[in-house]
Amino acid sequence: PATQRTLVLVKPDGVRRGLVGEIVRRIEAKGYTLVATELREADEALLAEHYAEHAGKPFLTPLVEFMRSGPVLALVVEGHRAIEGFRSLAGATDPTVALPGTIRGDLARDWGLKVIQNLVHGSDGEESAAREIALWFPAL
Ligand code: DAT
Ligand code: MG
Repeated sequence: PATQRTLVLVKPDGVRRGLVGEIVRRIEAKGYTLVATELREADEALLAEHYAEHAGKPFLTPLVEFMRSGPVLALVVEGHRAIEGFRSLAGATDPTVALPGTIRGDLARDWGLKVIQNLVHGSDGEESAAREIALWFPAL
């Protein structure tokens, strides 16, 4: 299906640094639609579910701790091939090599932190998008 929904999170570094507006601006400028948004503090259970694919990896504990360090903005974003499209807007996981022009390439910093602070999350496929949207927005 060409029209897709994806789950986007502006992580605590993005909210703390006042980048919510800039990140949402890029999503809207691309032509995607905001279906739902919520600013919230995610608890450990939600984050364990959200990051279930990373169970057992050494960065999971610091990642969950980082994601609990402040509020996150959760968004459901819709548009033509929005899952891949948002991943493209976000750029590579590692901010040092994320291309200029991307959210992470332009704005994120890794500066030797114990977990990569790369401003945003975006679902990586149709199955994870459906799972993550149901998790963060059960009423949708
Ligand atoms: P992405 O967010 O690009 O989909 P991912 O799903 O592989 O990347 O990892 C989830 C998050 O975990 C990622 O945004 C940042 C953090 N992370 C990934 N690999 C890491 C590593 N090797 N060391 C520290 N943090 C890492
Ligand atoms: Mg991922």
